[in-house]
Order: sequence, then structure tokens, then C-alpha cells
Amino acid sequence: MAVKQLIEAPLVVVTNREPYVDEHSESGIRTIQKAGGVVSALDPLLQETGGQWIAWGSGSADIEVSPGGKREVPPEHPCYTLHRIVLNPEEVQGYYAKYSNQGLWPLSHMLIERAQFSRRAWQVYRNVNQKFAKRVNSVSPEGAWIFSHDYQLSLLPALVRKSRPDVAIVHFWHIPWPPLTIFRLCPQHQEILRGLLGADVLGFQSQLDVDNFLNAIERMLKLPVDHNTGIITVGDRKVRVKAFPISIDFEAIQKLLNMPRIQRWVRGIRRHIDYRNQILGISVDRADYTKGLLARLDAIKEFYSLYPQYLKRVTYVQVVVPSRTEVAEYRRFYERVSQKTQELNQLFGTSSWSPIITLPHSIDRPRLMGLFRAADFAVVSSLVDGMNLVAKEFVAAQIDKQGVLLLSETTGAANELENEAFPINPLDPEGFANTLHAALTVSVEERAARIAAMRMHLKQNTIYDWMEDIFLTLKMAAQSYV
Ligand code: GDG
Repeated sequence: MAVKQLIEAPLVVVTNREPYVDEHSESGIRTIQKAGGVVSALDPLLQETGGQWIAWGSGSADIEVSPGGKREVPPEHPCYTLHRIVLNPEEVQGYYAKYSNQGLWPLSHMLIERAQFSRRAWQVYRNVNQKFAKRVNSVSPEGAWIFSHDYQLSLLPALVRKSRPDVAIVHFWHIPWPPLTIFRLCPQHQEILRGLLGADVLGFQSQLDVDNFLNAIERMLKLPVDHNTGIITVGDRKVRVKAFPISIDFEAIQKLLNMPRIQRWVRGIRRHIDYRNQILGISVDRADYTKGLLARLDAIKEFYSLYPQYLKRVTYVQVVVPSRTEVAEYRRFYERVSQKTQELNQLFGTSSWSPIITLPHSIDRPRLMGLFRAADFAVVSSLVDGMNLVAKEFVAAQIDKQGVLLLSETTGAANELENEAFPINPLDPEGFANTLHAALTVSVEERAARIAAMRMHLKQNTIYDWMEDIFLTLKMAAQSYV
């Protein structure tokens, strides 16, 4: 891995979720490897370089198998140390369910009416960030590179900086950074900004997020900002703020699709679809209101009303993975999606055809990629999304270059794919329906050209390029500022 050459110091990764979870099951304790984009990229890197990974130990058997909070991973051939932060139920509620997911998450996605903050939750959030920081401080070797992540750990950079001036810190914010007037609504906006400024490098998904963040710093903290270089002066330190659009492991997806069992699965799906002269559509999301699932159902209703010729012709599969079930609002949201789907199926369905088939659970990654390959179209309809990796994965999996991507204009992915994807506004159901119709009627040649252009872009901008850019920027920051 080329990025390995760039790593000049011991690495310490800090995330809310852990890369390996130990769970009790009927057959004993099972270790589950988590497969999100960041984990899939950083786990192989740490396996090569060694190092430490600090995360909340959320599995039911995590404590049991981690004496002193430590576990060597991967279990079958240990290469690095996973440090598990144990949180009690009150901490999980205050830090994770409330402050992070009912406060910062909706506010950052500009869904201000959903955002709820409480001082009690803030206290817990701060304490848990301190807990993480304490562990970072105690396990980080001299001069380590700390790579911390996201809105759950916004205070960590400054907390670590205070007692460990020797380390270099990069913090990556995976979700959007909202405009000034919205971020101001966070009662602890000053503390959060100061917390993040403990980093040497701050990464966001897009230039728009960077600009919003720099504006917040300038207006709320009155610190000098150079908008051209993205450098903030904080006393005698400099903080570099930059857009690093996250991406996917393009080659790994090609490899999954070459697995004989996946090739058989794709052929089976296609045979079924072609035999019935159907069109296969897909969407894959966590059951999260930011992903625009309800708006999408409105658009599908509009689509069948405006274009009844597609009744009984489209098989649309939505993978809806339950998410953040600790939060009551998410459980209610999941119910609403199920109910609305049922209503739509009742309205348009026949005894032999349902407009929407829901897979209400996670499916394994190779099959997911197989579904992407087999599909004729994919819909990503997020209201707001930092990036959206599903859009990129769908494109990478389109080996046969026959599919079209409908992509919400308000995703980070649209910044890169907007010329070849079909742009949709999730809040315009008629426009959305018209675009779906337009996308399904473009020529085979045009589809192939669009997919080929997007695939080329993703092949040249992978998750490894993302890491390389981040570590190179950190290296330069560490050299020039310290
Ligand atoms: C945050 C930001 C940003 C989904 N269902 C299954 C499954 N997935 C995988 C997808 C994809 C990942 O989960 C979801 O990534 P997204 O990017 O769509 O969304 P978030 O979880 O909201 O992530 C987002 C991201 O961080 C990275 O910075 O892009 O904007 O919100 O990889 O494939 N994977 C499997 N089975 C499923 O059923 N195996």
C-alpha cells in the first residue's frame, strides 16, 4: 500500500465505532468485522503499519475479551491494538444518542427543527470526549500521528493537544458543516470550534464545508483566517483546513465482483429480471431521515402516477438497514418508512407484482456489490449528505456499464459526479419522477458513456488517494508549524 510509505510516525486512529466488535451469540462469542468505508480503509493500513485504534467498545462481549480494555486485532493474526472505551448506559445516552445524534447530527444536516440540545447531555458528551482523550494521551507514543474522526469527538483534538504537544493531529469531519446561522444554534458552538482547533489539520468532505467552517471561525472566534490557503492562526499555532472528498476502494469492489459465487448471483438476478422483461432499481441506506427515504417514496408514487407504463415493469429493491435504534426518533422513522412503503404497495401492487421490495436488514458486502452490478438504476436521494459512498459504490460496481445513477444534488458525491449522474432534488417529487423517466429512456450508448466517465474518475480517486492526501497534508503541517 503506497500510503504506508507516507506514515512517518506511530499511528493512532480514534473513532466512535470500533473496527471489530465482540458479540455474544448462541454459539459463543463472535467477532464481527465492521465494513464501513473508513474501517475498510484504515484497518488494512494499521494491519501493515501496526499502531493503535481507540473506539467505544459497544459489543456485548467486548469487555469480556479485552483485559485492561485492550484487544489485539485482527483476532486470527493480530497486527495492531484496539483500545475499547467502556461507556455506561447513561454515557451512551448523553454522549451518543442525545448530544451527537439528536443534536449535532441533525444540526449539521441543517434539519434544525429536529435538533435538540441539553446541558445535561453536553456535560456527558464532554466527559466522554475527555475519556477518549485520556486514553489517546496514555497510549500514544512520542510524536505519534493521531487520526480522529467526526462529530462525536469534536472536543478531542484540543483535549489531546493540551497535554500532548508532541503529537500531530488530523481530525476528519464526515458530515456537512452547516452555514454560520445554523451552526450558531448549537448552544456550545464556541467550545466545539475550540475543540476542533486543537488539530493541526482539519478535513471536510467539500470546499463548501470548508468555507462554512472558516466563516464560523472568523465570525464566532474572531481568529485570523486565510481563505486562500485555509490556514487559521491560533496563537502561535496554525491549523490547516482542507477538503478531502472521501472515496471507495475501487479495485476491492472489482475483486468482489469477480468472485464466482457473486458472478452466479448476478447472473441469476439478471436472468430473472430479463425473463420478466423488468427493469431493476435499487437504493441502499441506513434508516436515517437525512437519506430522504420518505421523499423518495413520494417521488415513486408520482412516477407511477405520471408514467403508468412502468407499472409491473420495474422491480425496485430498497435495502433499509435499521440504524441508531438507541434513539426513539430513529425507531419511529423506520416505522414510518415501512408504513409508507406498504401503502404504496397496496396502491399500485397486484397479486404478482409489488412496486417496492424491502430488504429490511444488512446484506453482506459482496452481494451488495452484486446487486449494484445487476441493477439498471440506483437512486440516492439524501436531503443532505456529507458524501454518500453508496453512489460511488454503485458506479464502481457497474462493470457492464448499463445502469444509470439518480443522485441528489445535495450530496457531497454530486460535486464529483454531477455531470454524468442524473441530478435530482429530493423535495421535488414531480421533477424526480420526470428525471427517473428520462434516465430510463436514454440510449445504451449514453448510459455507457456516463458510467465510463464516472468509473474513470473513481478509479483515479480512491479511498487510498484520500488517505494519502490527508497524511501528506499532516506531514507538511507537522514539519512547517512545529
Ligand atoms: C457518513 C456520512 C459519508 C449500507 N447498507 C449496507 C451496507 N452499507 C454501507 C454502504 C456504504 C456505507 O454503508 C454507507 O455509507 P454512506 O456514505 O452512504 O453513509 P453514512 O453511513 O451516513 O456515513 C456520509 C460517510 O460517513 C463516509 O465519510 O459518505 O455522508 O453521513 O459503504 O455500502 N453495507 C453492507 N450491507 C448493507 O446492507 N455490507
